Amino acid sequence: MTTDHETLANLLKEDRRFEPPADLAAAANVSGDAYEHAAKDPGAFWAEQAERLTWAEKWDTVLDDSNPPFFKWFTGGKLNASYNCVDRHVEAGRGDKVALHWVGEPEGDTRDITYAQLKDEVSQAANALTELGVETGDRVAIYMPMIPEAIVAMLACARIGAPHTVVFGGFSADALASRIDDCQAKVIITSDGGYRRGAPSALKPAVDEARTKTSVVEKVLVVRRTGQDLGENGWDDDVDVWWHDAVGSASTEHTPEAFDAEHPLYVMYTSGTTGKPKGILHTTGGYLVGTSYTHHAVFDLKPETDVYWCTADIGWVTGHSYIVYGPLANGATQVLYEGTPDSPERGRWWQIIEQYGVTIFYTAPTAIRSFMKQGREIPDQRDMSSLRLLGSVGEPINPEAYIWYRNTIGGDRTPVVDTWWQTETGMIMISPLPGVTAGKPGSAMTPIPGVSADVVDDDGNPVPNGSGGYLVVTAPWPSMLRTLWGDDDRYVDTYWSRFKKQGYYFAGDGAKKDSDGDIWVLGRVDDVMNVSGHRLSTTEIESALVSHPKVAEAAVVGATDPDTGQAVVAYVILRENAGDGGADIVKELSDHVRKEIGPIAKPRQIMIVPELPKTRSGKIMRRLLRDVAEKREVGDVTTLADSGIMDLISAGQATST
Ligand code: 6R9
Repeated sequence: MTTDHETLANLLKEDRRFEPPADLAAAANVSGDAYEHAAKDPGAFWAEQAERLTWAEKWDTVLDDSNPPFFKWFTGGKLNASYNCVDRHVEAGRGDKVALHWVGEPEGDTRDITYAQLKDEVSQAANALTELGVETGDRVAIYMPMIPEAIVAMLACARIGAPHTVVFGGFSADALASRIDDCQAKVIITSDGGYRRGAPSALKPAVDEARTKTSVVEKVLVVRRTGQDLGENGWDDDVDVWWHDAVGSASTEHTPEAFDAEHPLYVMYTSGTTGKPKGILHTTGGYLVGTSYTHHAVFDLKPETDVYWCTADIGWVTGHSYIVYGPLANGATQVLYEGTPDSPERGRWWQIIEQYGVTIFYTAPTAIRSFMKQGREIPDQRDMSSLRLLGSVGEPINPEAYIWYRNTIGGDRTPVVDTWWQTETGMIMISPLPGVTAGKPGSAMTPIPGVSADVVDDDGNPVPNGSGGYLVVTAPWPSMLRTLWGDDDRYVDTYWSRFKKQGYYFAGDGAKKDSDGDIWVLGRVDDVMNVSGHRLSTTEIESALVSHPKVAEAAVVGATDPDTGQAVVAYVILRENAGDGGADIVKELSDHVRKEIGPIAKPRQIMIVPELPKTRSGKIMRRLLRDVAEKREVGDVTTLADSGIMDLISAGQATST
């Protein structure tokens, strides 16, 4: 992902177009008229989409915009998200339909779960949580591998109105503790471990460690997944409860209570430009309307015949919106896979697609690029003719990756929907519609019906076609974040102050409109990196490095990487008393970051440097460090306080890993 002018010029030369297949277009859930229809009266349009759900009480007002940017949707309406995702399908006679084809990483370890079974398990878990003392409004942290119980746990929380905060299982005990602390979660749901690359990988010890750093947790509910040893002090009888005891013995009867449309559904932490992650708050009604409509429109889901698979982890927003809430509200049958794409063999994903006849597949460019590198021989061994639609999310998809995805995975027949959205937006915002849009490799195209977005200049004026600027959303949308947990000011500052005059939502991404007015998202304009589609803040990693006793100062940049989009590159100044830090200093620091934040934040490269390039006002010039990291000639250094620094740093590359 680079924003230099050469790349921009190349992007705009893209003239390949892929028309929707005629049969798909003829039967598509949404036709081209939807754009105009929605634009005429967005409120009425979203009210129509809200009818897709089952409401206990209908709303009075579609959009309450009396106190911007604190917008409210479907006020006066009441509903239960879990009822909408589970019970209503059973009540409609579809209880025997498979909701989840779960595939564990160890071969042969699979489970099919019908909607009726899901309803029973969610009800049991809801009863168990209540029994453990969880009340409406209490927060529950979920720290789990990709097993059905993770989804059951989320829906059980939703069922009793206890907002969940799912923390990615790859995050460290420290990251878990800070999130638990920020939203004061009193219960954690976890498992002994999960399977990663053929071996059990522990989770419970991180929960135990997190508990030593915060005093809010009262109970820990533990799923036995791997049966691994929990260690000598790995069980606390006062706190730890086995899932199979508490949930297994609970009643399958549970009456879901209807909550206000604006009742908090979940908090999802995401990296911002400072070290402190932001707790994005989503509420119930609007979020469910937005995710279920977009899942229906963008993936053209036909619940009776499609088998849908989104490869995201439930620890990210994509897992929330497009594994749990959108697809289940729509009654989809989907695959849920526990492991990595290459275990036990590199064609595992393609084998799963063949085995389950997957028709709609949603993944990230970073995965596509890694498969490209392995060659088409691996996917070519499988029959993937069931596929009819492919999706991409998380970062810009390079045109070549798009073409490879369409050709090699999609047999040159499937549309590719490149979906732009964010944790904050809750739902897909900019994307082709598979039965309508002629796909253009590399472009997310246009806002979906009911959404208005634009690319604007520094003053908030729309840029002309052919120019670049900032991506903004120009009108409220139902699944928008409502605030940052406990920090209204930061919510207003981060998203609504940049274009306050216009009242636009500032997404933090740079974008370009091509000559047709189609949008190309170019990547973050702030200090947020995108590594394998995961957001990481430079400041957060810098803080982690500086917390190491041998480190005096650190600067982190995201450098373009052929596999992960961007990769973390760190420049570190050691403290004087650390000497040269010792032979293993780079590994020591790398392990430290891994421990503080998690494996995904581990730098690709750490360079020990004598000084950092700073302006006279003391601001680190990351642009220059990026030049070094990307092995370019170092750019303009005239604003540096000490212009000799860059020579020292460039020469010092030899000491890096
Ligand atoms: C859903 C998700 C959001 C950031 C976003 C942007 C980047 C996501 C993209 C894309 C280009 C796409 N991003 N989808 N960039 N094209 N189709 O990824 O949420 O983790 O919050 O990340 O990801 O930079 O601002 P989140």
